[in-house]
This record gives sequence, structure tokens and C-alpha cells, in this order.
Amino acid sequence: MALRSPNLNVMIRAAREASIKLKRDYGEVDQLQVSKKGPADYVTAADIRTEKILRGELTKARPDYGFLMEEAGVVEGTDPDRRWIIDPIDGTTNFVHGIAHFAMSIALQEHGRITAGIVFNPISEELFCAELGQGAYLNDRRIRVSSRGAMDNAVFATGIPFMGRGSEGEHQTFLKEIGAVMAVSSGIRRFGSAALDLAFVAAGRYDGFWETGLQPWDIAAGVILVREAGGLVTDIQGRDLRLEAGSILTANRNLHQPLGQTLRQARK
Ligand code: 2AM
Ligand code: CA
Repeated sequence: MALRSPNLNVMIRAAREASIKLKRDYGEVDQLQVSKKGPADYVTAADIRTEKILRGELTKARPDYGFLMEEAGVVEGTDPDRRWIIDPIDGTTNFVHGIAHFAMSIALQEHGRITAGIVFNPISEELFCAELGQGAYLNDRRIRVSSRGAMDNAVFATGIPFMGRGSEGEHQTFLKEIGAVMAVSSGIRRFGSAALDLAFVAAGRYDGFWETGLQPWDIAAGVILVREAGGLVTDIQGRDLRLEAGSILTANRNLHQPLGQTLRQARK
């Protein structure tokens, strides 16, 4: 790939270091299905452990930077303008069910802007990374969003709300959305990791993705991947994305508008 910046190398090294333990943890999930404590506690422990390793490695390399992390929350750095946004395991439900579709997500935010992001699936060893103005890469290969232009050829990803996430009203809205999208597209997929969904849009595997109820660490790295791969990213209303907004709509340049329109029409 193009020359990686020192910060991107720091991120990749941290993720590779953390993946050693995470892979071992994942390998033990099967046995845990039958243990007394159950897999839920175990996955929480794996989340916390992975985040600690990432935090430790990143702090060693960049002692001044702050953090926004899924488990430990906000840690202010002495540099007020730079922080890492980390999701140690995006796709924890998959992890706990022994489905090898989860990833670490690390983004660098500088002066409020995301300037670099990586999404790393430690099992498939697919490493997606992007830096502002430098393009997006899968391992060492440049990636681009798909070029499909017709909704009826397109495959879209989404996240289905579940018990404990989203109100009854939000669940009903989601049913209307998939009703509308399934009627005009080639298919909908729900793999359970927003970070990987965005990475797959960047790689042109999905033609678009939408989801509500997300947190900044689910999407921070994925957003720069999609943008650097040539895709559009907004909230569901088509407005500029704020990471805190919780809703996201992304697709290639041909399909962003028709997908958004289909969703907004369905929500009425
Ligand atoms: P997680 O695996 O880190 O929890 C699946 O639809 C996506 O939603 C995943 O990226 C998942 O991240 C995220 N997710 C799961 N529960 C969530 C919650 N309560 N709030 C926000 N995001 C959640
Ligand atoms: Ca997550």
C-alpha cells in the first residue's frame, strides 16, 4: 500500500499484539458454552482484556493522546486535540456464539476529525485500513466501493434491533425499512458487526449499509474506510454524519440517494 504513516503503523501494531490473546479467548468460547459462568461473562472479560492491551500499546507509543473506549469510556490525554476511539470487539454476540465475524476497531480523531481508521478481524486476518487522503486498503490491496447503479442489483447490510436495544416503536420502524428495501433490492444481510459492515461497503462487497442505535466506537474507523474508498456516509436523513448521532446511512455514490429515499419513505 501507499506509505503508512507512523500513527497508522502504531494502530496496526497494537491490533496485532491484542489479537494474540483475543484469538486464544475465541478458541475457548466453545468450551464455555457449557461452563457454569457461561459465555456472557467470559466475553465481557475478553472485551476488557483486549481493550486494556490496545490502550497499553497505544499509550506506550503515543503517551499524550486521549481515548474514547467502549468499556472504559473517556480518558483525557495531555494532548487535547488527539484521541483514539476504540471498540475492542465489535460483534460480541458473534464472538460468544462461535461465529468468526467480529473485529477490533480503532480510529484516530484529530481536532475533531477522523484521520485514520483500522478494522481488523483477527480470525480471517483481514485488515482494513484508511488514512485521510490516502485511500482505503484491505491488507495490501487498494479497495473501492462498488460501482453498481441499480437498486435491484444491490445487496445491502443492516443491523436488526433486538431485545434491550431500541424501543417497540423503533422495532416497528425497522420492520418497515426492511420491508421497503427487500422489495426493491437484490438482498439484505445482517452479519452483526457494524465495523465490518462498513469495511465490507468500502471493499465493494456490500453496496450500502444502514443502521440506527449505534455508538461512536462502532463506526468511527468504518466511516473513514468508506469515505476513502469513494463512498458516501451520512445519517439516515442524509445529513452530515455526527458520530454521536447513532444512525448511519452509507452506500456508493449511485445508490446513496435511492437507498436513503427508500428508507425515509418507509419511515413515514
Ligand atoms: P458490539 O458487538 O460491540 O456490541 C450490531 O447490530 C452492531 O450493534 C454491532 O456493531 C454491535 O457492537 C452494536 N451494538 C450491540 N448492542 C448495542 C447497543 N446496546 N448499543 C449500541 N450498539 C450496539
Ligand atoms: Ca461495537
